[in-house]
Amino acid sequence: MTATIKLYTNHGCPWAHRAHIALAELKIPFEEEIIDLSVPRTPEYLAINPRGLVPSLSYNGQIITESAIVAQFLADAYPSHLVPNGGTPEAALTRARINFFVDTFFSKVNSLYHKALFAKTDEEAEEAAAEFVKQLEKEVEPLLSDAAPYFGGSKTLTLAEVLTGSFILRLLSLPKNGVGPESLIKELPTKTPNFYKWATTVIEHPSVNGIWNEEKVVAGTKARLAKLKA
Ligand SMILES: N[C@@H](CCC(=O)N[C@@H](CS)C(=O)NCC(=O)O)C(=O)O
Repeated sequence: MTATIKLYTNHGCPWAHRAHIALAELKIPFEEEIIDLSVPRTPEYLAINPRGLVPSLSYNGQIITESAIVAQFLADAYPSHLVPNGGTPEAALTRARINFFVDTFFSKVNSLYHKALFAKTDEEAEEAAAEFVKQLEKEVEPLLSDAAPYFGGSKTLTLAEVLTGSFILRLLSLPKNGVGPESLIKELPTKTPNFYKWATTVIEHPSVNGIWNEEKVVAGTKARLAKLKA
């Protein structure tokens, strides 16, 4: 029997975007409800997710929250090329490699990217951008040496791209559109060729860019920055 799936989402949210990538790649039919994040959450939505965040996934009436858990749930419930289900040492190793990559991306570099974006002075922004490139080179670049074109030599999207794709879209797009210093991305083709090749391939994938609205995200981020600096 087909499951009834509803995604509570907002297309401007990179965390919610993870669920869209998983659902698109797994070709799972679902209904969506857009949650307006510019106003307080309704009591109805807070009953679904008391934290008031998106995404939330309703799977046959069971609520699952937190984007990484939602994506992992979908990958587990619908076995596919995204990630091998456990049970063998090989599968466990692939899962460990993907988890390590995602953990490295978020713990070592993504926060530095945001530091550069939201810095108070140009000097601070340039400093954070230089550290971002340095850490990307040191921590992430070696993990993509066998990407072909996706993580771990996979010919198809993996859970690594499901969990990072929406952030990669922003990472490459925002500095090109006047958000954050250009030094965040300028030297990536030469300093981090594995990353650059992988990232530019990832953002072309229709499951990754299906709900991406560059103009809206750029305008939204500019507005957030202006509000913070006011
Ligand atoms: N750790 C959460 C983060 C989700 C999150 O921060 N979502 C933001 C939108 S991008 C949100 O719902 N914000 C609403 C608010 O803070 O009021 C996840 O991975 O699902």
